[in-house]
Amino acid sequence: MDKIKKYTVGKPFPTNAVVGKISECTSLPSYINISGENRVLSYEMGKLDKVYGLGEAVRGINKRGWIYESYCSDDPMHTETKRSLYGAHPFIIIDGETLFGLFVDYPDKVTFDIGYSDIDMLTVTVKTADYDLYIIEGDTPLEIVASFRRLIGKSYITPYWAFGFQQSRWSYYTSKDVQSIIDGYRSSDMPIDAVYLDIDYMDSFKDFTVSEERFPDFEEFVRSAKSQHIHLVPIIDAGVKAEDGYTVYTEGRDNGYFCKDKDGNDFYAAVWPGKVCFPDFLNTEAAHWFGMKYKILTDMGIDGFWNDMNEPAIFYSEKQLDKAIDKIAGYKGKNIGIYDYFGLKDTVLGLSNSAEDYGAMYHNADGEIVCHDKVHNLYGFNMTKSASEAFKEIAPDKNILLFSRASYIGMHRYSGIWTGDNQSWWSHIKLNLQMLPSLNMCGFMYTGADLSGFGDNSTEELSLRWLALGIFNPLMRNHSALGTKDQEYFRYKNKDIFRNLLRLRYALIPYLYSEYRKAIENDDMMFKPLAFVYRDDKTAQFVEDQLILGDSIMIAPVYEPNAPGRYVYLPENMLMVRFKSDTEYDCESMTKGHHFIEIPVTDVVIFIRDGQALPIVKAAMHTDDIDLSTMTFITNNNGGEYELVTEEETKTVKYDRTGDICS
Ligand code: MIG
Repeated sequence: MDKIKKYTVGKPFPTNAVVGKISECTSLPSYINISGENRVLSYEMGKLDKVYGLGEAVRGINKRGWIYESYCSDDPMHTETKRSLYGAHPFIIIDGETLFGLFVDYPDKVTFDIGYSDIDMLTVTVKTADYDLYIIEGDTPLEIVASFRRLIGKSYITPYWAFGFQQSRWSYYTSKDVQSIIDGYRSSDMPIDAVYLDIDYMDSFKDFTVSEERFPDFEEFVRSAKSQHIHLVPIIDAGVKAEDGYTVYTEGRDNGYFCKDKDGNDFYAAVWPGKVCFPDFLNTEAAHWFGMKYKILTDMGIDGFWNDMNEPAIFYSEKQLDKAIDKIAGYKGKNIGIYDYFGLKDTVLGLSNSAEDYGAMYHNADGEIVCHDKVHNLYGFNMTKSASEAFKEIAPDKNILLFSRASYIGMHRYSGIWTGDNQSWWSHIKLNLQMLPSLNMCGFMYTGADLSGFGDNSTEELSLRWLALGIFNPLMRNHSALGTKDQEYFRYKNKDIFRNLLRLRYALIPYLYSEYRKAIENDDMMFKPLAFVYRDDKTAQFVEDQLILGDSIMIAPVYEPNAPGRYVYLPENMLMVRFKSDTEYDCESMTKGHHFIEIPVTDVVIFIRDGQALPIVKAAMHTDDIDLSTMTFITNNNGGEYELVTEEETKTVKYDRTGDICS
């Protein structure tokens, strides 16, 4: 930890991002300036300096040239000019003549102006001068990442089955609908391990209830799905429906477990269930109480959850709505001008996730009353932590799948994340690729994007191309929004191609899972930019659409429509493997340099690094049936050893030049 320097400014609210204690330093390195009453850090970037990190954020792997905000935001339009998404991950690495990492541990908004206001300046601004600043030096970005990851603690490990393919939609309304999805995959011989239950499985969107009408005998249904090797994964929303007679509400209300307004009364707002209260996850007792509620569903056989709307998302509060209605009423009968008209429109749109509401909500952080807006980024984190900690009590011997939408650094110890409401856009395939390494830098290893896109309508080609990247997402889930075109893979015309790609995923699971586990164990990244691996290669420094995945391979997916293939840069001699399916593939040795590679939609092309090998197994219809004894290696060396990690053990597998296992 000697290369990490900690500077404390003011009195920071404890975020729990960092594990262990490191002692404080008194002076900042000379290359960093601090001004604006300690709220503004600045650094003059060299012309070619690159800036990495920020976890879940728009734009490229190199974050330079935009302004970002670390602020958990419910925003389903991930366009390139957005400043924040659902996760708040205020860690960056500046890679230039001076190489260092910067973690601003602060639960309110942090602004990273990376050459936006001034093309040469990095300026980091916090709202109040109360934060912990960590400066991490090292010889390489990977060394800095490793130090940072040691600082924030080991990442959550998901159950093995969660590396299987998972199908979701908002919503499969009834148990019949869910069964027809299972049947659709199984009868098409397409592997799958999980189907998701979005908000409509509940009774009136009440957390920890199940609609009797749409899911009669839920427990039996969960059991029946299990017998088909399918895990059902229900959603849990942050807001608790305010309804007399609903015990989660009445218990929370009577025990004072909900967030309050400034007068100490329960704070109410509206989300899917209508009027809701928000559990005060910054209060240990309240968090424990809510966490234990997951037992209602685990008792019915559920072993996976996704936590949603936990930024927290607020559609409106009564107070703000009343104000808006009054304002609008004031226009009645008047001949309003165009600007008033737009103002009127913005009044309504501005009701959601408003600063006024976050500023009117209070936590009781074990005795300390704190306004929500000061600690906004910790809400989803603590909701998810409460579930994770409860699981240890509820089912100490079981590994339960858990991932969240909102997050802050530190939450990676408790769960994974998905990257929220993307769209069925070609640009979002690339965004999916580019977020993976940034998320890994911040400790989020079990992660993925909604494949085929959440909002808007997907097409067969888009779904196929996205799937060719999706098979490498640790969290491999196809999910789509209410009202969008069906996009389950078995519905498409070229089922055989989708089947081949899904099967390839299952053939690769032992590799993907092993590399995932090793990356966690070694505080390493599972997905690395080429710039991190090939430090001396000038071209590799700027490759934004290829990644090194684990120790053995490089991926370079196609992310443009109607493309016959793509240009790929090989930073070293590599073995190109062209998969048509899990069993059909051919290999070709390729030399370092630029190549145009033809990649029809039927093919997945990957590259094995010099001296490495890729283990593959026979595909299975679900993870329970993956048979490690069918393992062979595709080798780009003369035989060697591979460290295989399974849920139970780590073992060394020896293989020969042809890829056969010798011991
Ligand atoms: O306001 O539960 O990101 O995955 O399907 C939308 C419905 C609420 C947002 C989640 C999305 C989910 C949807 N939810």
